[in-house]
This record gives sequence, structure tokens and C-alpha cells, in this order.
Amino acid sequence: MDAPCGMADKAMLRALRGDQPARPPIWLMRQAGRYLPEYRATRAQAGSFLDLCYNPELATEVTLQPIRRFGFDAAILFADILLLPQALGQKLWFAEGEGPRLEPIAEAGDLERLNPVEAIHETLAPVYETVNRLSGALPAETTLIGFAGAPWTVATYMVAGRGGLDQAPARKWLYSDPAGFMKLIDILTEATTAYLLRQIEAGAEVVKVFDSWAGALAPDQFRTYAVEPLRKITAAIKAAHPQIPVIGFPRGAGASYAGFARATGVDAVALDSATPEEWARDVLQPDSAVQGNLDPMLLITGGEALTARVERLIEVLGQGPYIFNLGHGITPEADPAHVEALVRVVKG
Ligand code: 1CP
Repeated sequence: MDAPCGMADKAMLRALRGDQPARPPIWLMRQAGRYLPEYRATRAQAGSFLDLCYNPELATEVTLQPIRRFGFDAAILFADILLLPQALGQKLWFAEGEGPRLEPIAEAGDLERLNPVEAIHETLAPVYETVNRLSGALPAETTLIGFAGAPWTVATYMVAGRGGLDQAPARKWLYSDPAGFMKLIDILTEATTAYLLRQIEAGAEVVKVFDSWAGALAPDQFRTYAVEPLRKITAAIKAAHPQIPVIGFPRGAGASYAGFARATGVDAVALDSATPEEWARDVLQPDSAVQGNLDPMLLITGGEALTARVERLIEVLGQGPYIFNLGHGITPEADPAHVEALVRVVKG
């Protein structure tokens, strides 16, 4: 396909359009993070994790750090999926060494206390400023990804007040009061759309929607709470910005990955590490680009096992539109030397 010069030539954007660049583009989930000494230094300078998220100068800096060090094909905005509930008025803090905490929303009545969706932009203005700075600071070949959590995943944190293993509080609400729970999903669908549109207006070239806990949903619930909200979000984005690709990440979806791209309208699906690559090639790649799905553990252990797995993924998925990535976020224990080795193998 003839690509006009500039933005459309970027390897990441070509893969998202369904082309096959000479080698797969690569970036990693959580590529800015605690495994990098320069991240830990900037985070200490910022004070707290949230101070870092809301500081455009320092958030820009940590987004750029892995690009400088490894030359990834895409940079993902440094922020967090939980900034949106905070912008909606829910109390959010990060317990040092433990993780996020929110004042739980326990029932439909609590939703009355949330801010109207139009009010989120005041809190989120520094995030848009970070996107804006990044879009001027990145190398010409690097694609800028904006993101948000999917309504279901964000709801699990809003209801439980913290991360957990089984998302039980949200699932109990969903069973006991489906109409009330749907109000929360609807608010989040609208707010997520507004948030992503602003990121695009500020310079994001791709947006990714993280549904990290999609695997906790039964199949009929998956359609209602994972597919349908993302379909609405994607349709609204495409209506305003038809050229902006959307990546969906229904982590743990299992057999429900089949047909997900067609049902939601996304341009790419991100695969978790349990998704077999041959199945993804045969069943998913005819519908959309795929992204993934190296086990992040291999960046702790490295060596021959890492190289062999990377080569296998490229051999199978590199036959179609493919973006190299992990199956979930990089861990703080990852060795930057193994990340460097990974990039060397992918870039040939
Ligand atoms: O101490 C630290 O520095 C905080 C660790 C950290 C980081 C680096 C958190 C806390 N968030 C982030 C940044 C972040 N979070 C990004 C930035 C861009 C990049 O990828 O480099 C992104 C895209 C996210 C998304 C995010 N936050 C998700 C979805 C993806 C996933 O990993 O499943 C989720 C579930 C969160 C919530 C969250 N934020 C932070 C933590 C430790 C968690 C998980 C909490 C839990 O479930 O217990």
C-alpha cells in the first residue's frame, strides 16, 4: 500500500493498518517502570507515584526513558488507569509498597456522589499536557500511545477499593443489582470515551484500552461488560477520528478472544501469555492485527529460553499484522540487559 509520508510510515501504525513491515514493531507494557534505575530516580524526585502521574515534565521524562535506552517503536503515555476514578471524584491513594487504594463505591446510591463526566478534564489536564509534550519530543519514527482502563476493569477497582485476585466485590454487585452496576459501567464508558478523545486531541496516535480483569467474566457477562462498552468507545473514537487505531486488551478472555475485534471494532487485540500463537494466527489475525504475548517472566530469567520464545512468536505471528509485546506488564525484577537482548532479536 502507498503510504503518505510522515505519520503513516511508522512501523507501529503500519502494523495496525494491517500491513506487514519488514520486522514487527516492538514496545512493552509497563516499559517505563521500576526495573529501570532512571525511573526510580525520577519517581523519587517526583515524591509519590501520583505526583509523578500529574507532573507533565517528569511524566514526559519517564515515558521517554525506555525509548532512549531501547529504541522501542512506540511510547505509552505515563499515567494510570485509576486516574479516571479519581477525576470522577473518588478518593485515590497509593499505599507505599502495597498498591492502589480507593474509597470503595458499594452501591448504586454512591454513584450520585461522583462528578459529572464533563468535570474530569480539570483533574486530567496535566495528563493531556504530558501527551502534548510527548508528541513534540518523540523521535519521528516512534508512535505515541494513549490509554485508559476498560470500564469493567476500572469498575473492579472502584468497587473493591483495591486490587484483588477474584474481583469478587464487583462480581457480587453485578449479580445482585445488574441495573445499578450497569449505571457505573455506563458512566465509565462515557468518561473513558471523553478521556481518550482528549488524549487524541493532545497528540496520541493510537489508544489502548486495558481490560486486565476481563478473564473474571462469564461468557454472557463478557459480552455485556467487556465487548459492548468497548464497542461504544471505539465507535465514538472512530466517528471523531477515523484514522486513529484502537487496541483492545481483554486479558484472560480465553475462547472469547475469538470474534472480539469484529464485535468491538478495534484494530488490534493484545494477547495474554496463555493464548496459543498458532490459534491466534489462524483465528484472530484474519480479523485484526495482534499484539503480544511473551511471558514477562522471561525478562527476569533471559538466556536461550528467551531467545527461543521470541523467535517462535515472530515465526508464527510475523506472517500477519503483528506487534511484538509481552502478555502482561513488565515486572520490577526484569533485567534491563534481557530487555536489550530482546530488542536485538526482534530488530534482527
Ligand atoms: O511504584 C510505582 O512506580 C507504581 C507502579 C505503577 C506503574 C509504573 C503503577 C501502579 N502504575 C504504573 C503505570 C501504568 N499503569 C502505566 C504506564 C505506562 C506503561 O505501560 O509504561 C499503565 C499503562 C498502567 C495501567 C494499569 N494500571 C493497569 C492495566 C494494565 C495491567 O497491568 O494490567 C492496571 C490494572 C493498573 C492498576 C495499577 N496501578 C499500579 C499498580 C501496582 C496497579 C495494579 C494494582 C493491583 O491490581 O493490585
